[in-house]
Amino acid sequence: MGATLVLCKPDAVERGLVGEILGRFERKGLRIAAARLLRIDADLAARHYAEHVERPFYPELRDFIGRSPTLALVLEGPEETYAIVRTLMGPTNPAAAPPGTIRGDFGLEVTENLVHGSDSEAAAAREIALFFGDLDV
Ligand code: FUP
Repeated sequence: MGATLVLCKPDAVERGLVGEILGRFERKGLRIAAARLLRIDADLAARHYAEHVERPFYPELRDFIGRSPTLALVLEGPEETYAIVRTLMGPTNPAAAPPGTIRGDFGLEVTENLVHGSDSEAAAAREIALFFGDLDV
């Protein structure tokens, strides 16, 4: 079994695409183990995106991720579930993401790229603890 963190970012919630996005993960066979709608404040953004805090794009990313609620999820599936999720998401830049992927089908801009998925088993463990550390998932 594997588990990973998924965020349906503010653009996905604002545009009413959460059902579409979640439906793709569910139809693939992944299971929702936990879910929480929250607004990501500056402190949580800095912890979640620690590797990007010094990057020039970070202020824009922080403002975007906190502008309205995000749906945070733990998805469960087989070993390396994180990699399955990232395949369904597509590459970071939606403009270059292939059709059939979430980013490829619904996005145009790198900041507003709809979803986040942990990029390794270690990242998944860290990010699940960050968003759901107070829950037994
Ligand atoms: P990903 O793992 O595909 O979500 O992408 P990264 O971890 O590389 O980037 C995290 C987020 O930073 C992306 F979702 C969007 C944002 N970002 C930018 O806004 N500009 C960039 O040049 C790179 C990333």
